[in-house]
Amino acid sequence: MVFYRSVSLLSKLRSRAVQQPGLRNSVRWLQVQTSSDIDLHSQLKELIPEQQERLKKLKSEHGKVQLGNITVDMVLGGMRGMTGLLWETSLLDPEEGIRFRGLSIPECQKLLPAAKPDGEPLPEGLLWLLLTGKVPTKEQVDALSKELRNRATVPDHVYKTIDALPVTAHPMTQFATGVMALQVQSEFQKAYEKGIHKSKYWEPTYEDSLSLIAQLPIVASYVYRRIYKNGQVIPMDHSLDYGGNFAQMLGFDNPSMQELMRLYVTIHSDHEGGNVSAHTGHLVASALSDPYLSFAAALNGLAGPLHGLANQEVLLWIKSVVEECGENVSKEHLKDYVWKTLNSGKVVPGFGHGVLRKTDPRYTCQREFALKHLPDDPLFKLVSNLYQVVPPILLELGKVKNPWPNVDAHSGVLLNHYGLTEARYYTVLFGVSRAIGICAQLIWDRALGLPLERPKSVTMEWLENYCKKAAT
Ligand code: NMX
Ligand code: MLT
Repeated sequence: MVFYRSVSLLSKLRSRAVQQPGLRNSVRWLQVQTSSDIDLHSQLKELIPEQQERLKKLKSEHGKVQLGNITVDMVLGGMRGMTGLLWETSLLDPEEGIRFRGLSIPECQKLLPAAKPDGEPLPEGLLWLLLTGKVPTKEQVDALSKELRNRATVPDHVYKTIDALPVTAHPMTQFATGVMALQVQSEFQKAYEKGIHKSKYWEPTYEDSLSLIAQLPIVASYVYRRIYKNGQVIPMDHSLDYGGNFAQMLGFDNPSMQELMRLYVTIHSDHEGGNVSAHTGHLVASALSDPYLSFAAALNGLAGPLHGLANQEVLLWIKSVVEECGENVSKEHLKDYVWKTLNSGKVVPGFGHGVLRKTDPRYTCQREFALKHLPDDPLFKLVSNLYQVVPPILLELGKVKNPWPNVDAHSGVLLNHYGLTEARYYTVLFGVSRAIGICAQLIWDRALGLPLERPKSVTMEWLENYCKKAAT
């Protein structure tokens, strides 16, 4: 059976974009595709010359336009607020949250093809959207699902490389190691060694990216089954889509868990270019490192507790609340526990953000999923209470710029509900999803010929002298 989303929302979006300059460019070339052109590669090939011209024009006509001032605070403060990267696939608004090629999460949920009526978007559809800026048809998404399944053969040495690690190694260590082992198949590296012309770089990058995205769920589920299920691996089901298959290979055949995985992989995929994993992938790729090398580097950034590892930290923290205060903990007790965490010099995981200044829409759509599928889950109730209890406390601290929950505050209780209870594994799921955004942009990096990334750094002495001079 084939399900199509309504296209009337798309026309509404296009007319809204006429009034909103920020949206105009992203939605400018957004359209529903005709079902005849189902090959993603040839779609891209058609789009690339137009976008190359667009970049050339932008550079030649507006290259010297200033985008803002750099302050000492920005240099010392992790470059917050400093615009310094080109990232085509998504844009983050501090108040509204992420838009993928101009589409918000609720819009993606309405427009992207699903596996069942009113179901969650298929991540393959999002990959198509990120790469082409166009909403795919179900036929195109099915073709892409099939292509990904056809590319999903993981060489034996990858499993052996992972097996060389102690089974107790962190799942992210095992996963990143697996990705590095996949690198030996890089088409980009082979083509570069043969002297490929730079105008063709995007083609082997596309090959590597699609194969990498296709193989990640296999490697990720291997790691899961190795650590938690005595190494009993479940093979891919050739009748299932990307998200459904991933859930199934992990060992979950509940249709709601498969829907959750489709939603999960869709919403974690991309968060513009400045977050640690995307930025790392982009930086490493700017040295012409192939997609495997670049994505492995990105994963190592994702494994940090202030970034992707926060989803692990959230569930462990919630479980520690339950252990100390019980499942039906009162709001008063919750407040005490939050203060205890802060007073011991720790952050409250899942709250705050480097850019967002409101509740993360990725949190909101997971909350909606919970309200629909697991309203009575005790940990969901606890997460809902935390939504009320934590923000006023963080505001009281006086220094936290965003007291609201981010994506990681919610994901763990959903996974836990369906039996994926091993919190240390959660960041691997985030990693599988993030490959979609990083690789989509990487293909465009190569198509647009973006240069080596090399910002200027200075010493404290340089800054002191500069400020003294500026004051006189
Ligand atoms: N709990 C306690 N303190 C916090 C929190 C929090 N949730 N969020 C920010 N602060 C502190 C922060 O540590 C800093 O303190 P200090 O000046 O003593 O170093 C101060 O508030 C100002 O930080 P901000 O400017 O608000 O936040 P920043 O942009 O530096 O950091 C995060 C953003 C996300 C790293 C931070 O909010 C945080 O550590 N949150 C908890 C970890 C988390 O949920 N990370 C996941 C982010 C999403 N993701 O998946 O990547
Ligand atoms: C992400 O999804 O990468 C996180 O929300 C962090 C960020 O955007 O900085």
